[in-house]
Amino acid sequence: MAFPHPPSVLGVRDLRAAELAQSPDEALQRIYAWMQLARITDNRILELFRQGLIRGTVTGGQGHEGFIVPLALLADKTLDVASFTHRDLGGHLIWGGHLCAHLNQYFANADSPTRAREGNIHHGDPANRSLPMISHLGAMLSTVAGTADSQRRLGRPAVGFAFFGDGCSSTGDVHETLNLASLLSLPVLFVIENNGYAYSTPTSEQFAGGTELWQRAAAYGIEAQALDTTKDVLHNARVLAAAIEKIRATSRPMLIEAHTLRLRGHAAYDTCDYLKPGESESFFARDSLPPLRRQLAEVHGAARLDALDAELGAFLEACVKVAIATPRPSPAGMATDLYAPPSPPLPWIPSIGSQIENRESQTENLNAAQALNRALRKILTERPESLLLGQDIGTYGGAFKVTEGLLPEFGRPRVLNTPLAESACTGYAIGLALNAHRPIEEFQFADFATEATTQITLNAATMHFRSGAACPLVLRFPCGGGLTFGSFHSQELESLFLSMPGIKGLYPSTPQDAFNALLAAYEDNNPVILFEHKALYRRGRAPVVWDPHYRAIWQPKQLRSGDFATFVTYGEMVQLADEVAAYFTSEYDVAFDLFDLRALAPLQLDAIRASLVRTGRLIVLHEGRRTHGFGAELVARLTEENFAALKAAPLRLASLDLPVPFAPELEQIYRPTKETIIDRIAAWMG
Ligand SMILES: Cc1ncc(C[n+]2csc(CCOP(=O)(O)OP(=O)(O)O)c2C)c(N)n1
Ligand SMILES: [Mg+2]
Repeated sequence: MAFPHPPSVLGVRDLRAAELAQSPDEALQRIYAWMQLARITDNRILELFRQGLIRGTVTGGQGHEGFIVPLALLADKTLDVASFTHRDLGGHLIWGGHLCAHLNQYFANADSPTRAREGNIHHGDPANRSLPMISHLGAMLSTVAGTADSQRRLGRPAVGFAFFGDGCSSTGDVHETLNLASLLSLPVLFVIENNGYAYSTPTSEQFAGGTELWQRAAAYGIEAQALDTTKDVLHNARVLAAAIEKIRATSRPMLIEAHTLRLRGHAAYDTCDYLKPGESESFFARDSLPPLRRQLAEVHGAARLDALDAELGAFLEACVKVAIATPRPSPAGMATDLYAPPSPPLPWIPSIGSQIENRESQTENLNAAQALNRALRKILTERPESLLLGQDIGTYGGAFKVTEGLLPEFGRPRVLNTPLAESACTGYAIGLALNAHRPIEEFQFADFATEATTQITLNAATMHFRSGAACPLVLRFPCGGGLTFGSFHSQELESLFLSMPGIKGLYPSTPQDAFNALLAAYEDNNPVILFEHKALYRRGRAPVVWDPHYRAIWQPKQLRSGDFATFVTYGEMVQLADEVAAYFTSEYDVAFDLFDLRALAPLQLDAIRASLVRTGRLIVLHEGRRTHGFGAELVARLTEENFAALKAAPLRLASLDLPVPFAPELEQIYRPTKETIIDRIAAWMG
């Protein structure tokens, strides 16, 4: 549908710092026009919500324009990075796109920029570094930091703009990201939009010690100041221009606590009855838009301002008409858009190292940790967009020495020790991934990935579905038990993470598969969790070669053939299953089709289904706990289509539904062992 032509005053979306000094009236008129457009649009959206034409959580930015509009105008939209939040419609309008496109988002119609898969203000323009927010406040700060750093790594002097409210200032992500940004010297302007309330809760009930949030920045070594954005708009713009210029020049983070107003409550449905008598009126009395208009009317004449307002109003109405007339969204493509589409294999040098000589004959006897190390070295050597991050992965070489020797070879910017901040570091990696880098993040133990659950399962995993942007990220999970590491260092978390849509998962069980899996995960355009069983790291060496079919790791591998039952497993259990199968062949004269699943998401079950149709019996074995375990999904998927072929109830073997106990005697009872697996299968055979 054709979009109406915008008024000429909206033709300029930039403001240079020099203009504020040289032609302040002109600059202010531009600021006013965008502030007014943001205000009337927010007000109109509120009306449309009340008429039932717009749904969702309509959180207006009325009262925040005096700060977000000058900031967005001053940003360099060809370089900089932002993630606007629910008070920042003005920022979205200026960063790019036609007003119609933004309204289409609110109407969640067929032309919505998120294809109506997200509503409200959860859109962005990732191709132009406006990163779509997720609802989980605080999560986007580190993502902005990552994309800003990615720009710097590419030699572009970008500034990132990361916004959060007074309420959000209590989240752990704020602390983690401020610390990370200062530590890595990331060029980010952190802005606290302090409007005095988090939903209904005033700041006095959110944190102790008054409302001087900006003073906290000093503890992180970050320069900070407060700014009353309800006052002189020109002054605010100058302060913002100076801050942006300084960050651009120094690449140091900075924080501004912007005191703003929330003129219309938390959201469209907010009754605001928690406000004190007269409080709402006092907000409107401090609103910066009417005084700015009066000031400009004195300079340019009231008639000019009236004409400008009329022009903006007419444009808005024309755009609303377009958005209303646009058809409702189509479900087409929803399933296929869950993942970013595959790309052709990268042009790897056909060798397990990166030397071209001896490429044909090259075979090395490696354990799984060494195979992963070789793959990481190969990736760092051949792929300039790659980098590794994680705790103690530098000089120390990682808790399991998988990254040993990589820091001296590739240097700190590409092999990065991180602080204990799994959430911010994962958000930072997501930001890098959104801007053409391909980070590989090592979690010291898979268990600590729960600290980054929001980033992994909600930010990264949903990214392509909701925004169309690829998020190529490898998350290395050293997992599994049997090593007397106790509850918090031994878990199998595949069913927890992979129950969320949008993540891929590989679980190699041999050194060759570990090597192949890392390359395949690396070149995938989606977040991929690489499950690395810790007990397999040093289980023994096996020949590792360059395998041109490394992408076959996304398919299960059949290890044994037999017609008694189909036996599916993965990870460390593969070896046990193989021994068990050998035992049954020698003692009971029965043989199994044994499959190493290898890819846990997306599941590729065709070969296993075909086997099950032939054998009629199914055994599923894994180390993770039984209840809600991965085996439940496998059994359901494999049997629901082939129920008539079954000769027996499926057998599901897994760990006990308990935390992982510490002592070896207890852990042995907790986990499946060769003996318990044999007993259970023998009993099942009857
Ligand atoms: C981590 C998190 N917890 C809870 C919510 C639900 N919620 C949405 S907005 C909001 C209040 C946020 O207050 P503030 O950060 O001050 O921003 P404001 O809405 O005032 O601009 C809450 C509690 C959320 N979005 N994210
Ligand atoms: Mg607030």
